[in-house]
Amino acid sequence: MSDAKQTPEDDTSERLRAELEAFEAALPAAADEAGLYELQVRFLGKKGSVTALRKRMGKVPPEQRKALGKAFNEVKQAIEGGLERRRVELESQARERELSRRVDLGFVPERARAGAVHPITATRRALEVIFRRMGFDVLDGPHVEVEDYNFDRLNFEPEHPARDMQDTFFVDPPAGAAASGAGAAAWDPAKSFVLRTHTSPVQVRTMLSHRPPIRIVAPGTVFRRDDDPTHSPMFNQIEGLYVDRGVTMADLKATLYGFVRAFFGPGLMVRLRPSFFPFVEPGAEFDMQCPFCRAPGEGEQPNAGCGLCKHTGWIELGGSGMVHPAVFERCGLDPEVYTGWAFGFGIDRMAMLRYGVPNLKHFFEGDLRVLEQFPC
Ligand code: FA5
Repeated sequence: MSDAKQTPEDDTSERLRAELEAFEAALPAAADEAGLYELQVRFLGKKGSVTALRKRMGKVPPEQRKALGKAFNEVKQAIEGGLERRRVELESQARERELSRRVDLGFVPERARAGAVHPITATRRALEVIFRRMGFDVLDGPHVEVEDYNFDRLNFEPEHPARDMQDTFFVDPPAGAAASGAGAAAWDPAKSFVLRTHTSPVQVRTMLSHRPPIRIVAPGTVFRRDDDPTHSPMFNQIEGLYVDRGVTMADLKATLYGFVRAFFGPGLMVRLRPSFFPFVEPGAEFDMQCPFCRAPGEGEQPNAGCGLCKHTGWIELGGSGMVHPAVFERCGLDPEVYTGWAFGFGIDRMAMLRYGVPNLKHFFEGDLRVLEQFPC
């Protein structure tokens, strides 16, 4: 056992050495600026371990203070130097990481695809603009419709074969509603539902809720059990209705002629061809001269025309006619006071003509290669 007595200077110097060793052991683990700052605070901060030892200087005999002060400064410089070295080292590691990052300059990112308005929507909007300019309001109606509005109030009798002309999707009534359909005890058309087969129920809804003068168009989607290149189970129609005192068939023809001129351009002939729809009398199909071949109409030059008009020279746009008195009565309007006309055209057919698309299905199959050709 040594007799030598340990002086405060020895003790402090030893502890200073121990702190420096502790610092050097901790330094490699400092991985960033925050870690370096933490070490600086731990050893040299106001409450740091080295700073605490320095406060013991007062207890050291005056002759030892100089040597101890020197030792403090050396430890302090060693710590500060260590921190700075590590900082430089970390910076150069970061730079190396940045420089070794590989960027593939050959990679060409795919451009974000811009969407476009569907050609049928574009056609519908163009129709709306034309009819608004002619003074028509644009209305909408529900896709799931009561049979009453889809058929009965439009003068389709329950057993009349005219209902078969529009092969219908029937919809189950909401839970709790009265049963409907063949054999049901109390079939009620006001409580039986269909996917609307045409836009004509909007006529009913408008007449039940508005007083004449009524001048509306109602574009929208309709549904039938149809399927071939020119018929789709889901398609779009635009309904027109004009009701007032003294409205005549001449107004109908003039309005439709004006519409064809605005939509397809000037110089095309139009014609009304007698036809039957239960809700108009007289009723007519509305045809326009084929805008592609502009061949004179059927009969004038057989075998003329193109595939689109099936070599007839005429394109059928849809049905039209004077509103049937029975429809006025079923919709609460006096047929002795009011007259009116209505029409219902296929929007999809008009889009086919507008864009020269031969098959209706192209519009609905969602094939981007087709749809991208219509940047609207
Ligand atoms: C009707 O739907 C009547 N509501 C039109 C009407 C309204 C007549 C007002 C009188 C007064 P129609 O079933 O003919 O009529 O259909 C009208 C048009 O819709 C057709 O000329 C055709 O252009 C289009 N169309 C009919 N069925 C389909 C289908 N499955 N796919 C695509 N278009 C169709």
